[in-house]
Formats: sequence, C-alpha cells, structure tokens
Amino acid sequence: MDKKPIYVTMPTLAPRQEVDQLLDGVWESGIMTHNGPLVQRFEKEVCSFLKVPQMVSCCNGTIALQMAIKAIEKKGEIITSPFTFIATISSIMWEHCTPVFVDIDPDTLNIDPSKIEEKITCHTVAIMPVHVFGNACQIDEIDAIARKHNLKVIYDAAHAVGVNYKGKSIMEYGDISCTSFHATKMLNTAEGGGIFTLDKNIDAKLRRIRFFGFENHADIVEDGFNGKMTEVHAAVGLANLKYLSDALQDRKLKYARYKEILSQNPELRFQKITSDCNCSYFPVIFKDEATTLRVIESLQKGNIFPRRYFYPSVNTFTHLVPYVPMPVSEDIASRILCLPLHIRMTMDDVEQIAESVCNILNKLTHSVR
Ligand code: T4K
Repeated sequence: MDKKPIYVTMPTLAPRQEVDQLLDGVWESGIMTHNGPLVQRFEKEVCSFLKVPQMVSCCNGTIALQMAIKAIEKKGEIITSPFTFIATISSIMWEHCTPVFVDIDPDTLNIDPSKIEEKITCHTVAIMPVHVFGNACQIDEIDAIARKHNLKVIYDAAHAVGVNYKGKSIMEYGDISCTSFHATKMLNTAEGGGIFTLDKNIDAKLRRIRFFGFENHADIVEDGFNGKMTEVHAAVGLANLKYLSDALQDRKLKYARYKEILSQNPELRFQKITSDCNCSYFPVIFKDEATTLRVIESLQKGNIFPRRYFYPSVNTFTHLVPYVPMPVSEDIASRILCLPLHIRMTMDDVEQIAESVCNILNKLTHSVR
C-alpha cells in the first residue's frame, strides 16, 4: 500500500464535537454574521492568549492588509519585501498604492533595513515589512526609519501568531499588524484574518471599514467594504484556539529535530531566526536550484510534498509589477524549500524526511564525482 501523503502543512483542528457545541448555539440563535457573539468572543480570547489589548477580526489575511492600508488613509508608494506571498503585493495594489521592493537580508529572509532609505521618495507613505515564516523583522531599525521619514508601518504578520519580540507579542509593533487565520496557519478559522493596533481610533476605524463604512448602521463615514468574519468561522477559531499552545510547542520540537539532523550536512543553510520565532515553517536553503528540484522530485516519489515558499520572488511577476532586480530574493527563492511541518506528522516522519534529504544530497554529491 502507498505511504500516506505528507503535505507541507495541515491545519491544527480541535475535536469535531467541540466545534459542534459552539455551532449548536449559532443554529439556535440564527445569528450567522455581523459581529456576532462568537466573533466578539474570538477577538477577546485571541487577545487574552496573545496578551494584546484589541484585535479586529476579518474574513482573510489579504483583506486584513487592505483594511490596514485603508485605515492609514494615504495613497502612494509602499515599501515592501519581494520575498513574500503574492497577497502582500496584491493588497497594496487593490488599495491603489504602488509596491516598491527592497531586497531581503540573506540570513533572516526579511526586508533588509539598511536598504530601505535609498528607496524612500516624496511619494512614499508606508513600509510594509513581512515577518517571513514567523521570524521577527528588525523592528527597531524599521521603526526608526519610519519615524525619521514620517511613514506608517504596517507589518504583514500573516505567519506570526504566537511570536514575541522583546517580551511582548509581535502584533503590538508598528502602527498596525495583520495576520492570517487561513487553514495553513498556526491558528486557523478555515479562512480569516486579524488586525492589531494599539491606537483606539484606528481600531474603531477598522471596525467601520469592515462593515461597509457604516457608523451606527446609519451614515457611511469610511471607504469600507464587507470584511467580516462569520460566526461559523469564529466557532472553528475558538475551538482551535484551545490547541494553539500545543501546536506551537509541537512545531518547536519538530523544528529543532529537523535542524539537528540536517545541520550534519554542511551544504545546507537555514533561516537565521530570533529566539521567540514560532517555528511555523521549516525552510531549508540548498546550494542551487538544480539541487532543490532534485530534492523535490525525490521526496515526491515518496509521497512527501514540500513547497517552494516563496517561489518565484514576487518582483518577477511582470503581469503585476514592472521588473526591478532583487538579486538576494531571487537567488533565495530559486533554492529554498519548506519541508513538511505540522501537528499531524510524527517525530518519525520528521526524522525520515530529514534523513531522506541527507541521502538525496549524498547521492547527488557522489554522482557528480
Ligand atoms: N501575507 C503572507 C506573507 C502570506 O503568506 C499570506 C498567505 C497572506 C498574506 C494572505 O493571507 P490569506 O489571505 O491567505 O489569509 C497558502 C495559503 O493559501 C496562504 O494563506 C498562505 N499565505 C500561503 C503561503 O500558502 P498555497 O496555495 O500554497 O496553499 P495550498 O492550498 O496549496 O495548501 C498547502 C498545503 O496545506 C496543502 O498541500 C495541504 C494543506 N491544506 C491546505 C488547505 C487549503 C490542508 O490540509 N487543508 C486546507 O484546507 O497557499
């Protein structure tokens, strides 16, 4: 019999009956959406888990970014990373702003703060860095540049639930931080997003933007749209939230085991991560693209499905943006692979995958001799 496939990730899901219990209340009340009781409870419980004062939930992480851009009320150039998922860029463009890329640091895989200032023009309105794979950006440097040039900072924290920086949640940094509760993320509501700000006025504005721009169901006071999370999604999120600590712990243990085995091969490179990273992904960087493709091919033969996050570098999507070379991002994108990492895998799976990668690399080395 074929081995069960192992995907790059799978959702952490609470037992069905725990979701069903919450859904019983939804069915009984008939309240399905419009900032219902479960959405409000989900927001409160996420805040208490992360120890942050407030969060506005919404329908997905892309819309979270768009709502954040709407909330800063500025149109112009937004400086961001080319090493990210397309949603970072499309959210900027849907808000009639222009993405301006700044290359990444080859070690952290996050935007390189030393290259930001040279890209600031009189049209720059904001910086949108990405905490890639849950690894905190160089927040102090970025915030200093933003203050000096009077720019807003919106963090794309789609991967960063459970990440801390200098003893507090990473969601507390910048003017606004946006996360994703997609099925593939640390905490999932199937589809969903969350927006964090310490500014009560921005928080209130985001709530109006999420609800068509209405104030008190009467006047339209914002450029809003429908960004709401439903009660059904909030029920899934509330049930899953109880297992978030376990999921975070599980990821860290498996990440450490991968690293221990794969570090034996001097050819491999790893993302340089901060100590409070959530280890939500396990990226490994090979010496070149040909090796990366051979590893993918061999793993897939064993029903193991790693993913090329993020390939290609988004500055090369010329249907969307004019090409500007980003040598570091393009190079890393061509030879990085995220290995499977999720709660449904066993530690044996991790060990077998890591050993398979080492074996494939050994074979490749000997075949070229
Ligand atoms: N900013 C950043 C930096 C992001 O990475 C993302 C999203 C966003 C913003 C926007 O957030 P959202 O609008 O999505 O909330 C996935 C996700 O769709 C996307 O959320 C994520 N980043 C991106 C990095 O990855 P795919 O196309 O690679 O995922 P997919 O559907 O192939 O799933 C990967 C594996 O996960 C599958 O092989 C099996 C497993 N899976 C997937 C789904 C959808 C499940 O087990 N169950 C599922 O329901 O994009």
